[in-house]
Amino acid sequence: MTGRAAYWAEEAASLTAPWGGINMAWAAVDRHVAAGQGERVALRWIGRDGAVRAMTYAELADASGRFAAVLRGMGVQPREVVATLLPRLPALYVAALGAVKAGCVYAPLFAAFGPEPVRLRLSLAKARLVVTTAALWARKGTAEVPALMVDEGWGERLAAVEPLPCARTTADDPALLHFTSGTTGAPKGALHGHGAIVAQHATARTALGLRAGDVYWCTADPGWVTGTVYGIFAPLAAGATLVADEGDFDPARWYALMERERVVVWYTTPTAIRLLMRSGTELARRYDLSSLRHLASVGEPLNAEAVTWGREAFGHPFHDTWWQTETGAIMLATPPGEPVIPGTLGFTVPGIEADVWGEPGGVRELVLRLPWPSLFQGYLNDAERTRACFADGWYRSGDLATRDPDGRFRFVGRVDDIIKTSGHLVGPFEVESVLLEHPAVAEAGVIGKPDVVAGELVKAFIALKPGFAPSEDLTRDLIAHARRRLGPALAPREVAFADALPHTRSGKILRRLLKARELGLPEGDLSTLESGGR
Ligand code: 6R9
Repeated sequence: MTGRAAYWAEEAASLTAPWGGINMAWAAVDRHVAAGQGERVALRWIGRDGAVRAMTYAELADASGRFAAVLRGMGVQPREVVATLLPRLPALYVAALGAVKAGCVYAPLFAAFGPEPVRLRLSLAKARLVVTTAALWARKGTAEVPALMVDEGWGERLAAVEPLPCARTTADDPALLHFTSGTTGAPKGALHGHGAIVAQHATARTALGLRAGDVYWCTADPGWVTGTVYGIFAPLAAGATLVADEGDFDPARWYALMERERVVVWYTTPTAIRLLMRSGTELARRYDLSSLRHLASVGEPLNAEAVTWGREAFGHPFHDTWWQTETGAIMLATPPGEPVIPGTLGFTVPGIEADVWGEPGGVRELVLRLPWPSLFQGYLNDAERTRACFADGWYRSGDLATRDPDGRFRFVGRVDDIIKTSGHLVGPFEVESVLLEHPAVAEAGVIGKPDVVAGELVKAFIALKPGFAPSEDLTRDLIAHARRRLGPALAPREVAFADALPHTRSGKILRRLLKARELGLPEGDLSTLESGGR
């Protein structure tokens, strides 16, 4: 056995359930109860209005078991998809854990998605059930999927059943389904098995430095992969106490929360850090944040100023971490205790081997050596796009990177046209498709335009149909149309009109050229501009 295989085998052994298999909910919650840690607080939920609700590991084990029984009572079978469309409520944690406990596949949806992305993902997933609120479903529920409302008789429903024990799953049984975006075509549903928890648990400790009993706060929205993996499963598996805030972003609220809850490990995004920077160092210093031990960032390039500002405001730099939906867990990180070098991601985490492929000085792609426990099992119903991610025993990330002589990796960019706005992936195709529904639109090309806070913002270039002329009213109408259909998470913030959009020879819109023009960059050799199409 190689060193890596031995490492993962040992990590898997520590999470193996009494029946010899692995279940994510058992590893995250029930295991701690079995080990006599049931009285430890698993979740401290802070409501919008400041109300606090604590749940111990024993209570979370019980409630998730009850939700698993509710699913069974509704006839929901193992391997069927249970989705959530929820704000950050205690029921979200219960539903996520309960679904995997029942052996179902858990699929989180972002509450800020509009009706179209919700419908599309639920139908691609063939979801058996969506757990949501009456208000969210009234606005977004166009899909013909049975919906269970957490604000209508939820407590009674859970009280009326006996908790179900964990389904006796194996590491390879599917557990999580996360939608991610491609350059072309529909969103891709990346499937992960229960065994992913092995790498998620390991990296919570090695990359984030999380220890049992630590108070931990992940600010990522639970509708995205970071919010599910490092907002629920990984830190619970590590025995942490999660802080979950229902409220919206607000610097003073965030600092007060960290002071009051004595947060020890804080995992956030560059966009949030840049927003905090705008409110000044003074504000941060007004709070007693001496409980903080480790600050980490993910999802988009972490600029040097943000790293340094962490030091000024909190006495600790932000440590970068890199991973993707497909990798299922952190792959690269500057771990606790390792000096932070701004502009670098850091090193491979234990159990992972990475490389960069391509000509020195040319375009070089970050690749990861197969296998590892949290690698995705494939895109749902898309063997072709799955196959395109692999070559010669390696996973191809689609990210461009370099490696320093000391082994630190640096992020350079992406090989494709995918947009990262506020740390969220946006597929240009999904946005373009909705813009094309508008009666005035002949063609649409969508790019990420650099933005000092959000990293990138979604910008649409539109060629109008004959008989329509650019105007401010039309701009407003297009943005309103997109927001109605796509929701604020995906809708363009800016619209520009063009007489015609540039195309590749095969007829695809040349988003890279739109981007080069937007940035005032040389347009370069057009023959190389055609995108990879992943
Ligand atoms: C976890 C998550 C993955 C893409 C990835 C890359 C970008 C992630 C980054 C980063 C620069 C970092 N990304 N971490 N870019 N620095 N530390 O975000 O998953 O939504 O699938 O996005 O995000 O481009 O390929 P996902």
